[in-house]
Amino acid sequence: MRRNRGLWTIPLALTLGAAAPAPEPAASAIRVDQIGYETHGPKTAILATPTEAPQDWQLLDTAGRTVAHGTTEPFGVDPGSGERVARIRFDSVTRPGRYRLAVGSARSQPFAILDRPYADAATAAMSFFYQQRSGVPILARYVPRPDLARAAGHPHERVTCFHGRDQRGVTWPGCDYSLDTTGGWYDAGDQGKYVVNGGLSAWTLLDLHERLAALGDANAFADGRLALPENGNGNDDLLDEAKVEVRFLLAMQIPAGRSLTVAFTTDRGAPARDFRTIDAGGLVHSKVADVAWTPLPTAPAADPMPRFLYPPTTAATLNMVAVAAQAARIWRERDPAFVAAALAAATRGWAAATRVPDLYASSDFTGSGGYGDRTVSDERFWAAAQLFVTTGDPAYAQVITTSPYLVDDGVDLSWGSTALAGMMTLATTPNRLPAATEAAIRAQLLRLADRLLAERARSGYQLPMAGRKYVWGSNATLLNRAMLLGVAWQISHRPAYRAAMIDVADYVFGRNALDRSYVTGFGSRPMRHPHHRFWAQAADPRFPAPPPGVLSGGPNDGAGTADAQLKGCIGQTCWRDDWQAFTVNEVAINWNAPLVWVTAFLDATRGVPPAKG
Ligand code: 9MR
Repeated sequence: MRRNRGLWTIPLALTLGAAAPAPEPAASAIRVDQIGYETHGPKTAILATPTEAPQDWQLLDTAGRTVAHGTTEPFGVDPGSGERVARIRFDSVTRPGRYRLAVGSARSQPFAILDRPYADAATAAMSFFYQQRSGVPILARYVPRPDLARAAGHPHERVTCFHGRDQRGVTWPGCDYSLDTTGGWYDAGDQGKYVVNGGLSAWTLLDLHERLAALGDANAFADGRLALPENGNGNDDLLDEAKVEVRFLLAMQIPAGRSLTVAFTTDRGAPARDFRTIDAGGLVHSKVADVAWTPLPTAPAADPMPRFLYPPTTAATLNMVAVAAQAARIWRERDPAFVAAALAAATRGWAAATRVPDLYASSDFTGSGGYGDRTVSDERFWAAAQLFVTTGDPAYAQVITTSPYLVDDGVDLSWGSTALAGMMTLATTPNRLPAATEAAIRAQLLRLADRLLAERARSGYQLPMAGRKYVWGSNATLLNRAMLLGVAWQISHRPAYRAAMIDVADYVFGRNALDRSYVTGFGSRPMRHPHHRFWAQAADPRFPAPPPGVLSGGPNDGAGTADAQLKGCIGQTCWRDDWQAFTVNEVAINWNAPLVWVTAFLDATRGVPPAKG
């Protein structure tokens, strides 16, 4: 069966002109940012070496001439990878060009020194969102290669609630309505559309928009900068893209007056129970997704599975509220009708989440991810922050000023931990909080960023994440930490924060234990075979390879237990470039969004001298 498929698909791919991929260069012991370093920015490479003593290094130009040299700074064993490492610092080289580093007979991958290393990556990473759009055809003129064009997936997504039995045999009753949820972005390698993850991703892009404006770079994504069907409409392209998702979030809200039977006890190691019929108006469904997993490849337009709305949750509701409230200030002058709809949805959602504060997801459905989250105080804080900044209503200020998140310890922003998204907005977006509260929020963010700098000092790879804990989507964990550092830099202009952001960018583009650029199309050893149902050439040559600018989820130390090939891996080494390895090599909107944020932020703030010390 498999062999048959191979026999007739390979010649077809050849007639379509698919180029055989260039062989991958071997991994080097000298790890560099494979796209390059800013002309006047910090420049660090990492050497993995069993040798404890300092070693000589040379920086070679394209003719092989030594243009700079020095000695490595031994670090010891890096806890995040298990490797013994040493640092190579070449901040003082400011001549633009292409280089390699050499230590003994080892050579790094080639890299550049240039003024704007991150600009192209930011643009390519934004294109991911267009290409993940649901409900519309992906047109050849807006994608980097013609084979990436595709027919619209799920173009008429009017869906009703899941009804029938879940995996544990519990019968869910469904509902007596349907919602038109056409549009939005597919989440990842699957074609589910999830509110909590879509919301955080939209917030991230919208936050970037607000921040670029505050940094004086409001035109970074002006109309025409991205390849989009909305080109020429006079609106900012990043906002055009984000609006696709905000509209979807609004469409997931249950109309007033609807009642629904939902389970209040879920994910307690037993079948869902405690079904009650409630007034569900204003709550937000958690997801629209296939009723069973589809195989790879499955083009969105060819998805054969029935799709349903899955039960509303308090987390999804507050998540929509946060983003709708944020949208209501961003589009205030630009689109008053959209603002009115967003603000009305946010207000209704807030009331519904107050009325139903404890409705959690069930992970007993198959065909889609759970995104289950039983702590919603952070979503409530985030939603209150966005509503307050937009409306100034003191009722929301009350929620903020009494919240533990003002002094909470967490440094990680994620789909399930959203308090920092509230903090970041409150710290830098003009609002009517008392000056002392605002000062306290800023001080808290600086404290958290300092904690990241302390971790960086303990990391052999000089990352603001020490230790061997690399979770599912660890690349985004790092990039989300880089966002916190970026906000700390915006508040304080302390160069060390921005330098630590660059460390994260360097890591993602190749300065890591696998000598791997985790972004397709960038660097000489990029990820090539993501887990994705359409960019599935590795699974079936009739499907396209991924476009450039797509971020792998990255090392996942949990993968070592289930994946024989990763057995015994440590932190950064728990990854492989395999389309089937979905726990390490999937792609997702909440991972590409902070990639856009960090690369665009670095590009907008270029020219800052390296940190001392
Ligand atoms: O990003 C999610 C990660 O934090 C979870 O540990 C993991 C398992 O529940 O799920 C990840 O999200 C996936 C989602 O459930 C379905 N679409 C693909 C997402 C990325 O792998």
